[in-house]
Amino acid sequence: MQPIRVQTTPFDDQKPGTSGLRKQVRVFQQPHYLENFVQSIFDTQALAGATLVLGGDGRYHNRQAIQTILRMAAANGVARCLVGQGGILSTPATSCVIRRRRTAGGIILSASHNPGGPDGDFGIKFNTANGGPAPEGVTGAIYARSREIDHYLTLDTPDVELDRIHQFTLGGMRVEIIDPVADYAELMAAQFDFEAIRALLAGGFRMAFDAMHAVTGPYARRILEQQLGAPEGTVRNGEPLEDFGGGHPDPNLAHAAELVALTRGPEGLDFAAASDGDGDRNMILGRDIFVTPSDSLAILAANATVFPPWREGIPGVARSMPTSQAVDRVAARLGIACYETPTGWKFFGNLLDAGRIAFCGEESFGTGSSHVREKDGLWAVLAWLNLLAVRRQPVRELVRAHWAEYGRNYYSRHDYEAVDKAAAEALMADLRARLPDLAGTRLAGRVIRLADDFSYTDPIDGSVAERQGIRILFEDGARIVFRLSGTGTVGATLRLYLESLETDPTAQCQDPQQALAELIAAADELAGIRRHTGRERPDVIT
Ligand code: G16
Repeated sequence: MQPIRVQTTPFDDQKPGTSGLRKQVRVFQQPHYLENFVQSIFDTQALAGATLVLGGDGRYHNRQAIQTILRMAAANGVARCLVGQGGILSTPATSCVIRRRRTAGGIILSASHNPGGPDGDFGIKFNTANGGPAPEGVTGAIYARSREIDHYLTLDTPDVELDRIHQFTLGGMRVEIIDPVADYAELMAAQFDFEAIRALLAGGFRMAFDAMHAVTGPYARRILEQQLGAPEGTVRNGEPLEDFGGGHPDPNLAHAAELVALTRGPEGLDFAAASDGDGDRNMILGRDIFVTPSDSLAILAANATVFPPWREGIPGVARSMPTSQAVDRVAARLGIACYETPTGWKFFGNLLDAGRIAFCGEESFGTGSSHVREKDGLWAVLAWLNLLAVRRQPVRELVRAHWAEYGRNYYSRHDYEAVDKAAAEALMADLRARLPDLAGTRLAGRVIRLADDFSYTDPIDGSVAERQGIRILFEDGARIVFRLSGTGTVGATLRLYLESLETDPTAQCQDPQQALAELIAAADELAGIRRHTGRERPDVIT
């Protein structure tokens, strides 16, 4: 079958953000929009004759996009394509399939935690042969190609059947519709002590997992309910829906409020967790406690030897710059390396590939290990279950014991969403201009040790990423960080990250907003958030 050559002209807005190209669905529905980006992938990556993995989080437009990409893949000479049944593959499961089956890469269709449906968002990203998000060099090449594209290749074929596990040929390409869960479930069984978790769940431990009508439902049902014996119904909202049931598939205190309520009070559940649209984020809750993602990373690192692959310890850890420094304290105690990278999972890739780190995480509800090259929501949930199965302690006790031993990094993130873009950029520019004068001055009763715009040199390949967020570091370990989000689709999102350190084990536990009140006020004073944005308060506080 001869490929059809379709003439096209470039769009000027196809620059991938923190995690691929993310736009409103209606942007993707413009003629040629998806095709241009997909052809830019085929034009810059060596995929002819290779095997590709393809799937998405099941959101609105997922199925149509899969049909389009399959035709284009066949027309561009891809030899074989592995597609998740029903078009479903979580982001970490895609990474797992790419790695286990040694494919040349994969295409993931998702806008992660952003809402779905005709008025929601859609997204696409390319993962390379290591299973991880394409590094800057690759996304840069794809973007550059999208600026000069003048045609794409496709086939004139009817839609293929995605809902049945089967194999067929499309043009000259072999298509295999695969079980989206099987490879991933096997990998999980090798990472954790399933026997111990089964015993925990059989002993009256009460838990819930909220899949938020997003992609993790089928994974959580198979692993938690069928393999580990959690009672049916443990997985809530387990049916993936195109619009996520109208919800915001973002596992945080604001968007998973119902789940949080189940953990409150003396009758609260022992444990609850949630994952996001594409299954890479996680939220961990115990009775009357929310474990911040930063603390979760630190606690998992401190207890790494309970996990079967890490009985002998871990080589190192990494966190994104805005993530709290709790894990740094654990690494220092364990005498292992700790890397600080820019926001974006792709920056962990080289460190993981080189075996320098075992665990890594981000404040944005991402936690993971070297088992795949994406953050992994269910991995984090299983890690906590494994830890609790060994420690046999309530979550709250375990977390408090950690704080008593290592100190507590009070932490919070304040998001100002859909702010006028020019205003947000002006705020950052004003602040940047004043950075050189800040070191040594006092703010919020503390002395500023260093003020800079974070830049990172990758220790493996020497690549440099600049302007990754403004850091105000204080002598007592506190920090204020300002950053513009790279995943929003409307205006700009300003993120303000706040952190202070309490090392007195006898100090009263405070509400983080209270503990950070001085820093919160200081951040506004310093950056003029209200003045620049016209906003009196953040939209989301986590
Ligand atoms: C993506 C990246 C994460 C990153 C997050 C930051 O998450 O994969 O590594 O931490 O974006 O988002 P922002 O730039 O808005 O702060 P996801 O889950 O959206 O793919």
